[in-house]
Amino acid sequence: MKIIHTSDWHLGARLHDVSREEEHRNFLEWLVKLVEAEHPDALVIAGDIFDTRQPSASAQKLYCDFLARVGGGGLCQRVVVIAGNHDSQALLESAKEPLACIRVVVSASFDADNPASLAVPVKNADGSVGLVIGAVPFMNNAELANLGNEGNPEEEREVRVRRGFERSYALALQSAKAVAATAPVVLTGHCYLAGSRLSDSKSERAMANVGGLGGFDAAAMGIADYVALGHLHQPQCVGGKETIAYSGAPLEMSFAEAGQRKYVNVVTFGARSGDPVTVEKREIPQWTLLKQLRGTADELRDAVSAEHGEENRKTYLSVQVTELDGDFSALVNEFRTILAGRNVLLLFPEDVRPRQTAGLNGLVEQGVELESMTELEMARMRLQDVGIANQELERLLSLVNKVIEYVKN
Ligand SMILES: [Mn+2]
Repeated sequence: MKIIHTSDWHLGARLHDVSREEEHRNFLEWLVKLVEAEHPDALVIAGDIFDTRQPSASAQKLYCDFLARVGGGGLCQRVVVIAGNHDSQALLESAKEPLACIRVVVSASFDADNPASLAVPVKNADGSVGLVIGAVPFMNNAELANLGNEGNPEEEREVRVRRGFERSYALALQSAKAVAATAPVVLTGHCYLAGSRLSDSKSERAMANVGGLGGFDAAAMGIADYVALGHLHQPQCVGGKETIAYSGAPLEMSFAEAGQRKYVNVVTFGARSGDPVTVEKREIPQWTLLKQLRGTADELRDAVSAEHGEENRKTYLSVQVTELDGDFSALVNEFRTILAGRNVLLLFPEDVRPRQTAGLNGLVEQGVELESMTELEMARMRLQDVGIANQELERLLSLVNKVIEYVKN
């Protein structure tokens, strides 16, 4: 049995106001060709299909057209789609029934009352089960705490959350084993595992910090033959085990990921659970080049002048100015003039000169421990840092407060 594992497509995503649609279209075209060449039995998409809960019609069309070609075209026996933290469970589930008609299984929400629904069998030519996929979707801390609740009011929420996580995987594993006791098992997950590396991108960090959890323990997932993970954009395996793997995002999603090589994993299993598993990475071509330059105004003038770009693909450039005497926007205009007519787009000029600020950045520079402040105090300082004025500040803070209350409960 063979699967292809991919995740974090983030269809509909933009990079500082530039659409990635063409790059996504190229990636999906490339993936269809890979599926045709590799003949996997299943394709696993481990969450964050879309970048937002309300993706554009064109983003949804990319998704639907791809599934029609791979599932509808019978290029593989099963396509398993799980929801990530960016996806709308309801949106993914709205197409669950029609997609089931074309070999696509959608697992968008965890149904603890019906864990058998998590187990997706993949069959051999003789009809026997060759592999079972335990399709565990992303679960937020409230869902996990609920699943892990044993009715002890003294118990800390984090304990419940961790127990819920462990329980969700125990149920998935048990359901998979009930389908075929000796077949290899693949578990999916969209989560942050302790010991994995963030690429400093906002969408990843947001979840690593939810509830103050420092990441889940891979051991809490139990023993599977392969764990197909999503959420982190940097391809990596966890704890040195190549069978517990984040495939990573197909595109560089932010300048923090500039220069990262991107992959999908092709995973091959033996006849029985416990047999050796082979994980091969297939590098995804990048249809644009992301580059980040950092330095003083003078250093950047030289570097930008030397940036001629490539003929066949666009370069998206970010500059971080660390030192400058004059005006920042004049410098940016100067860079744009230098780059005019070249296949290079200056997308994200950033002024990172150290500031004498009394705001949050200032406090961090002075070594003040953020843990000593409340979340609301931090939000107030941060909003002041970015220049939000009084009336708007209070309105935003009341919204932030609602979010804090929601997350805490
Ligand atoms: Mn995610």
